[in-house]
Amino acid sequence: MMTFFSEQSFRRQAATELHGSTLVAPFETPRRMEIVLEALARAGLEVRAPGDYGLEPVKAVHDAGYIEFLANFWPAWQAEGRTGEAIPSIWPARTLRSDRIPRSLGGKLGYYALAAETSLCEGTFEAALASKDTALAALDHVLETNEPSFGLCRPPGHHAATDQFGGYCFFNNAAIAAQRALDRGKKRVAVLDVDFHHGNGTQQIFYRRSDVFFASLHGDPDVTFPYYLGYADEIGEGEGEGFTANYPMPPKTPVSVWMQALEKALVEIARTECELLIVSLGVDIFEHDPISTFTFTRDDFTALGERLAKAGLPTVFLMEGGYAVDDIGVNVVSVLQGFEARGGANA
Ligand code: SP5
Ligand code: ZN
Repeated sequence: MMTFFSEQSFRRQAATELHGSTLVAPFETPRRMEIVLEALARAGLEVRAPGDYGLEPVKAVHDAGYIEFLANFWPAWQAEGRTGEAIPSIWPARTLRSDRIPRSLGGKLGYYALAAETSLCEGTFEAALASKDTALAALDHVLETNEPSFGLCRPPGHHAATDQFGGYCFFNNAAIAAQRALDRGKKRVAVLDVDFHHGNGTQQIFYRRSDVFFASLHGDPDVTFPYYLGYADEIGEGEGEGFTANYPMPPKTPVSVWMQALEKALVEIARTECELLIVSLGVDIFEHDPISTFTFTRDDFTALGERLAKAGLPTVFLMEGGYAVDDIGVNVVSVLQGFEARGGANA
C-alpha cells in the first residue's frame, strides 16, 4: 500500500489545549506522526510527499471567508501584539446573532470555532494545507492505480465543518478528497468514519447531498464530544435523506458490537452503490486511548482492516485521531496490513 505524508504537517506545534480547567500539552501532538512514520518504515511501506494542490479543492468544500480567516489569523493576531496562542471563549450561541461576522479578531475567532480545546498558533494554516494535500495525493493514487492508499494527515479533519474549526481539525481532509473524487468522475463516494468521535464536519458538509454517503461509528454524543451531532436519527435531509448513517455507541462497547454496527454501515455503502471508499481512520477507538472509551486491541485493528478489504472497493485511508501515542503506529499499520492481507481494493 502506498502512503503519503508531508513534513509541513510538523509546522503546527501548539503548546496549549484547554482540557477541563487547565491548559495541557495537546493530545494531538506532532510526535504522533513520528511514531506512525516509524511503524510504516518497519512495515516496509513507501512514504511519498504530496504535491501542492492549491486552494481550489479547499474552496470546493469550505467557506471562502473561513479559509481567509485561517490564512490571515496568525499574522493579524501578532500584529495586534498578542503573543500567546489564540483560544476562543465566546460563540454565536443559540441566543446570539450569527448573521454578522465581527471585525474584531477575537470575535472572528469565536465565529469560526466550534470548540475551545483547539488553539490557533503559528504554522497551523500551513500544516492544515499540508494535510489536505496529503489526502488529495492519497486519493489521486487510488484513482490512478486502483490500488489502496493511506494519507497520514495531520492535523486531522473530520470535525471541521464548512466554516468551523475545532476538535483539532481545520480543513476537512476526507470531505475535500471525496469532492475531488466526484469532480474526477466518481458518481458516488462513501466516507466511513471509524474515529471514536462523531465526524460532525463531514456529516454537515454532505448532509443535504446524495453523491456522498456518510457513515459514522462513534461514542454516543449524549456523553461524548462533540455532543451536539451524531445521533442515530440523523439520516440526511432533502436530496441527502438516506445518505447519512450514524451508529452511536456507549462507553466500553464490546468490539463485537462495534463490528455489528460496521456490518450495517457496509450494507448501506453497498445499497447506495458507492464507487470509492474513504475511511476516516481514527485509532482513538483503542482500549488505552487517553480521551476515549472504546475497547479495540491491536488484533481488532487487524480484523477491521480485513473486514474493510472484503467490501471490495477502491479505498483510501485518511488519518484522523488516535492519542495513545506509543501505540498509534502499530494500530494504524495493523489496519493497513489487515486490509492488504485480504487483497483489499484490487491490490
Ligand atoms: C480528531 C479527533 O479525534 N478529535 C478529538 C477532539 C476531542 N476534543 C475534546 C475532547 C474532550 C475529551 N474529554 C475527555 C475526558 C477524558 N478524561
Ligand atoms: Zn477522535
